[in-house]
Amino acid sequence: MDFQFISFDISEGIATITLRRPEVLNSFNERMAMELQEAIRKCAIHDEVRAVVLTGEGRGFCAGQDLSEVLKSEANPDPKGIAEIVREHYNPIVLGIRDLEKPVICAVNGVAAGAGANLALCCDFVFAANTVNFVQAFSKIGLVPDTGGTFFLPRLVGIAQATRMMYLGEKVSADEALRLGMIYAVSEPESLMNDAKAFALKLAQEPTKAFGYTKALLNASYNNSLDAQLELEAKYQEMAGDTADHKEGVNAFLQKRKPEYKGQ
Ligand code: T3D
Repeated sequence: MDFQFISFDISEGIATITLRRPEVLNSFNERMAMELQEAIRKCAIHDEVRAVVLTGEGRGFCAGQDLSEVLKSEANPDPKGIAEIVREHYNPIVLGIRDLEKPVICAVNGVAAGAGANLALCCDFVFAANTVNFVQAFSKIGLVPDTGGTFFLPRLVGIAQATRMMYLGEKVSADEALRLGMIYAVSEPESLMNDAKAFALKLAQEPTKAFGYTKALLNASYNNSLDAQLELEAKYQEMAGDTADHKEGVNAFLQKRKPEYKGQ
C-alpha cells in the first residue's frame, strides 16, 4: 500500500510514523486508519525495527475521527456505520500497537482529541509538548469514548479522573497529564522530537526482545489471576532466558564490560 496520509521511515533501528493530514489536525479518514494499520504491521515484520515513534505533522497530533466522513452528504452518500468504523479502523490499530512486541513511543506534538487522545494512551511511552492538550472530546458530540480509552485511561489515572475527563470533555494540559501519571514526559515543543527519538534510540540498544516479552506480560496482567500470571512469567522467563541478549547480558556483567544487545 502506498502511503498518502502518513509517512513511514526506518533509521537506526527506529521506525518513525507521522500522521499527515495537518489541515484537519491529522483527524482520521478511512485511508489514514488503514495506512496506520499497515505501518504497524511493517514494524512487526521488519527485524531491524527495535522501537517505534508515532507523531503528527503540523499543529495537531490527532483530532480523532474526521467528522466530515461520518455524516451522509452529497460528497459522502453512503457513510460507513459508526460501529463499523470503530471495529475496522480503530480497534485493529490499538490491538496492533499492544500486540507489537517492540516499544512504541508517542510524541504528542499538538492537540490529541477523541480517538487521537486514546491512540496516544495505548502506546508504551507518551512524550508531550508542554503546549499540548488531551481532550476526551467524545461527550461533546454525544458519543462514548473508544480506541481503548475506557480501558487504558482509568488504569492510568484512576476511575474518578477518567470519569471527569470523559463526562466533561475538558482539556487536560500536558503538565496535568504528567502529574496524573497519564503520560511519561513533557518536553519543550522544539525539543519534543529529539527527546522522543533519543529515548527510542536508547531503548533500541537495549534487550528489546525482553521488552517485547514484558509488554506481552503486562497486556496479559489485565485479565489474569495471580496464579495464571505467575505461570505466564515462568513461561516468558524461559523464553527470555533462551535469547542471545540474555547470554550477552550475563557475559558482559561477568566480564565487567558494556553489553551489546541485538534484540535477539
Ligand atoms: O464514526 C465515528 O464518529 C466513531 C469514531 C469516533 C472516534 C472519535 O474520535 S469521535 C471524536 C472526534 N473528534 C472530535 O470531536 C474533535 C473535534 N475537534 C475539536 O474539538 C477541535 O478541533 C480541537 C479541540 C481538537 C482543536 O481545536 P482548535 O481550535 O485548536 O482547532 P480547530 O479550529 O477546531 O480545527 C482546525 C481545523 O481542523 C478546522 O478546519 P478549518 O476550519 O481550518 O477548515 C477543523 O474543522 C478541523 N478539524 C479539527 N478536528 C476535526 C476537524 N475536521 C474534521 N474532523 C475533526 N475531528
